[in-house]
Amino acid sequence: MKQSVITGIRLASMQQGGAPYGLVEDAAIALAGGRVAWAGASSALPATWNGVERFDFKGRLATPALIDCHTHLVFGGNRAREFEMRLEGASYEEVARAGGGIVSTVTATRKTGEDALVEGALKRLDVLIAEGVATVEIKSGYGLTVEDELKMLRAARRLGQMRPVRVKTSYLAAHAVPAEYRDRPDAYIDEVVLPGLDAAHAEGLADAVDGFCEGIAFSPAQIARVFDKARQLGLPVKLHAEQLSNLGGAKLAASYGALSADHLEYLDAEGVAAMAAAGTVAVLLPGAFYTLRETQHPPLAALREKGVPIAIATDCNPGSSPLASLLLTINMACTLFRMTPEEALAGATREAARALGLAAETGTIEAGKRAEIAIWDVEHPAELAYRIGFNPLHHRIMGDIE
Ligand code: DI6
Ligand code: FE
Repeated sequence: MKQSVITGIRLASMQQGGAPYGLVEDAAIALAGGRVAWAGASSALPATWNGVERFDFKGRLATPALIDCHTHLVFGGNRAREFEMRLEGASYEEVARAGGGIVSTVTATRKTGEDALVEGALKRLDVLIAEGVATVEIKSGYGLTVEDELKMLRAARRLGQMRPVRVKTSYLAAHAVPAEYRDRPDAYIDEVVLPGLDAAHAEGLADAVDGFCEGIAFSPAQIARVFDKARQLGLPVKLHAEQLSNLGGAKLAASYGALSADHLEYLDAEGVAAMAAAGTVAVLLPGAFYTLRETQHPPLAALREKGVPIAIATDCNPGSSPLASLLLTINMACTLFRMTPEEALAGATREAARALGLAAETGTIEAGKRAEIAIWDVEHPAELAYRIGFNPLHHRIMGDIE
């Protein structure tokens, strides 16, 4: 079994319950077989590690590798024209209702072959990886036919084989009602969403099931039908909820034991309580809040008070969040949502792992977890949050040191 020891680091393990950020000065991490075997103060490193190959990072900071737990990385085309329309005064919902928005990306995605989808997404994935990301969630939801949804998920799986990164897929056919089903959302669910889920599951393409619960998308009752099917198949669920209005989506998701409810600007106290009781992670998406110039903030104080775990993610997509930087997302979570730098970094590591059902595998640096570590050219972890447009990644470790 391959063994190595990382020395000369300041460690921000992001383990809960100890020092802020789980900070240990002058630390060491022992790796064996792609996992962390030991982590702590270098003075306490067990003598059994003497003689094992050492890598000295000369005082740099080690954190868990980053996790982007909500992206729409695979899509065709772009929506720069819609950006212009919104600058001319149209709202996101008006653009959507006029056949732009999500549906225009659907048209472009249907026209794009699987290889070209992979090629386009790879550029965005590489930008994320260059910032220390080791796990990326990728949703379908721009195909909206069985074949096009499967095409998107196959592209997402291929991305995970092309780069040293863990890809978790979410089946999001319940993202928008396509033009051919206009005013017949239930027929769309019966004829496309549910059979497509069977097909995606049969091909091993769906790690989770997502939906968009909103006036311009699907009602809680419609989402419930999709979640019932997910439950039958044994797949975890998550939901885009309370982004533009409050339909009670988070409460519905919590009632299905959802991994996460995402966006949540309009979440109310009842939704917060339901999420707390179910252990559903709140995934906040400051890139969409910023791009749409939202003014309604997610209820951070209530989430904190009830102990709801809070993750953050890029929501990288061509419309509401054309953002491929998780570091900038961390900054925005602090500046726009008033999260602390420690909360924001936890949101892109430990809590993001929890939002993907990966808390046992990754998200903190501790014995037993995968060795997924980012080494940064900074002294203190708050520096990762406060800088804008600056990438201090020195090295990303994914399993073994290369
Ligand atoms: N909410 C979002 O932020 C993305 N999907 C969703 O339901 C945006 C999708 C898009 O505008 O293309
Ligand atoms: Fe999204």
